[in-house]
Amino acid sequence: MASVVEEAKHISIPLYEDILARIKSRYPRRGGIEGEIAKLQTIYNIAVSKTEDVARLERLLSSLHPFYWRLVEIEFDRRAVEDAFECLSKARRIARRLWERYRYAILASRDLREARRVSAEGRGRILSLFKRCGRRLELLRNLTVFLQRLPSINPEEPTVIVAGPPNVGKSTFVRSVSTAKPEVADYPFTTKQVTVGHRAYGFTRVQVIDTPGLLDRPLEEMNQIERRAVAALMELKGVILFLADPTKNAYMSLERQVKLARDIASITGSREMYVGVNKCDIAEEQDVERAVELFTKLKEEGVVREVYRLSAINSVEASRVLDDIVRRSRLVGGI
Ligand SMILES: Nc1nc2c(ncn2[C@@H]2O[C@H](COP(=O)(O)OP(=O)(O)OP(=O)(O)O)[C@@H](O)[C@H]2O)c(=O)[nH]1
Ligand SMILES: [Mg+2]
Repeated sequence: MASVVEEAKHISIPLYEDILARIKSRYPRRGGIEGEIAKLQTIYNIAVSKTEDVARLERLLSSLHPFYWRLVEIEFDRRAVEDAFECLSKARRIARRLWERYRYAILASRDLREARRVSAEGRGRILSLFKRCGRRLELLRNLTVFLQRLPSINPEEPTVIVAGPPNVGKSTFVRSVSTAKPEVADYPFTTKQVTVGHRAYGFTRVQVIDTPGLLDRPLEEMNQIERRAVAALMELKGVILFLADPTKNAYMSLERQVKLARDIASITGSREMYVGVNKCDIAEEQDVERAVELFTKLKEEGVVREVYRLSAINSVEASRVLDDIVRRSRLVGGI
């Protein structure tokens, strides 16, 4: 299956102004009855051929994986998208009828003057069909660009989703273990999009997904950025690595971090969850101990499979944690 992103790159949706510009550049200068038919035909052909990819976009969306649909719905209103498809398909259908009807009427005109009048009327009617869809074309064009920029995640590939509160070191971890080089910074909410890196295990590769930081609040109260993380957590198969920050500078108290881990476990159902107590190189020993103790309770309850201590900036340590998760969860056969 070609990726959504690849397919979307072959789709081009024009604005109404683009259709007009193309018509202008191709407008026939011929005179006579034939010239009138040629003008009508040019408008019909260009409007219909320029909007051909609308059907392609509709097909692509109809086979879109739920993960991608979730991302789409964070930014676009599904009903508005459906309304845009309806508007365009109606315009294309009616345009065909008008072209046939007006072509016949031009041929049946008594003289050139009448032919010109009929032709102008037909052209106006066809154009106004597409003009009425102008805003919808813009919406579909934005949607196409959005799809082209989505992370190239294969929902069927083995996946480890790295999640957790802001600023705990999720991006640092993904940088350390995979091909991806997401931005790392010493402030919360650095990561705004879901991104993907890969790590090879023999001939199989595992996707390591970096997600924006989450707060321990209900879904309805989450902003668009948090919802992107939730989209990955809810819709991608695979296992979850929840990173926690035990240091005194952590963005969230340890209790809240534990609560967040619980919240995530409750929305991701049977997905396996592992916890990494991060920043062990700078955290005070007693803070690390306390974090491990609290998360070990989740392990005893069966919410979490394992609790690791690590420093994500140390790529040997981070890789060891990832390799252990991949092995224990049998994401990849034979290791
Ligand atoms: N000392 C130390 N610093 C770390 C470690 N992991 C991450 N950091 C630092 O913590 C800060 C946040 O790291 P990020 O990887 O951007 O954290 P994040 O969880 O992706 O943050 P958001 O995307 O904002 O949610 C950066 O200054 C990192 O250098 C670690 O293991 N040890
Ligand atoms: Mg980040």
